[in-house]
Amino acid sequence: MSEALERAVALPVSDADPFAHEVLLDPEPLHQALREAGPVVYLSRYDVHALARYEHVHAALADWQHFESGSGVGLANFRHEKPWRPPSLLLEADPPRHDAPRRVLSEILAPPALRRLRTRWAAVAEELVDQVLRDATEFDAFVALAEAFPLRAFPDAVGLGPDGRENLLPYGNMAFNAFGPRNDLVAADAHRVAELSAWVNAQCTREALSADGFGAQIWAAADRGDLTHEQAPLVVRSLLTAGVDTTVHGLAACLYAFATHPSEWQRLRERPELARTSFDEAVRWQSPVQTFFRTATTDVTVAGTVVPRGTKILMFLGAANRDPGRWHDPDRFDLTRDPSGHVGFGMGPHQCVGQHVARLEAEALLTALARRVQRIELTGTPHRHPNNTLRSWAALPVRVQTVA
Ligand code: QZP
Repeated sequence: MSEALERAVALPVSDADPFAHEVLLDPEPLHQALREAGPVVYLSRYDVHALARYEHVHAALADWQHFESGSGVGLANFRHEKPWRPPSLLLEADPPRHDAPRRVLSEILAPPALRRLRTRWAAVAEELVDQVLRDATEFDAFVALAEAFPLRAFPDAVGLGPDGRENLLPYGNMAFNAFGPRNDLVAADAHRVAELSAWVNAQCTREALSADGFGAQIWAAADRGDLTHEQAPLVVRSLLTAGVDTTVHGLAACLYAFATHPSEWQRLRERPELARTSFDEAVRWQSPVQTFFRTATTDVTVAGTVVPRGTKILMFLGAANRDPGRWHDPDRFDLTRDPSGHVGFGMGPHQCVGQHVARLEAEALLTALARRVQRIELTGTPHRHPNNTLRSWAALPVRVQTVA
């Protein structure tokens, strides 16, 4: 038998369902099984290939020529199935079409452009933390902090009006479910697709946006000719889709990490400049964005396995971020490690364009908390909320001891 055939025969097959509730709520056992099964695993239930090892996830995300996004980064192949909404100009496009919107947004969301938000968000965080700690020492940290802070900071920064902001999280929950199969989670949201989409689309017009936010800056880029005026509302839509639930569950990951690792909380309190690193370590450790897909543009060989052209490939970010081949003691949340290189924000040309915004939010909230809170501990079982893409939360009951 030729070497190539031998390898082809060896392609491991799994009938596991990565989108089943019990897996979404506790994904690590499947991640370990997939990493150990081989560099590429065929998922028979969905007729897709899966990558779960760091090396191969990283390489495939960097190789946009062979692993495209333009066919959609969910299970649905846009070349055969009508997308549930007009495709994103950023997420669901490849170079060169991807490049202009990406350039515009990456400048608007770059660290120098965010400087003016730093003091503002520090004040928003202090006010929120003050309010929460004034009311109680036991509370749901998911609702009171992880949800509340981004909702106070981000929509204002985009320039949204005051009405309808309660639609942001449900819209995101729906959009992130839509990357998965059409399972019960998608069905549960189906009755709100039209209403939520109409609200979000209405917020993307120039008239709906204040003059000083990210949204207005996107429209200004269109006026300069860096984008077309047809593209501008879709780029605003990307902010509203990708910018809220991700940070909410990323902050929840931080709070969960600290509530279960008291020594790391003390370390952060002693060295508050670790706030950003601790956010990245929490993103590595929990991977708020668990998975998305790419599509093979040609027959492409991964570690000796030919992935046929047109095949969807499921990237397990969460599995890569805990690959013992890449990380020492990967299951440990550890502020002494260097988490850089994690793929929790993706990798390559599509790597999260909003990551500096997310880090700034985390820095503001964690810094304010670290100043006021000596101890944070769970008082009950944290509850997760199943979502086809996000490792999301429903409740994080905690008790805190404040600084005297
Ligand atoms: C969602 C968009 C992890 C990604 C799938 C997050 C995401 C990024 C961009 C958009 C939506 O452009 O709408």
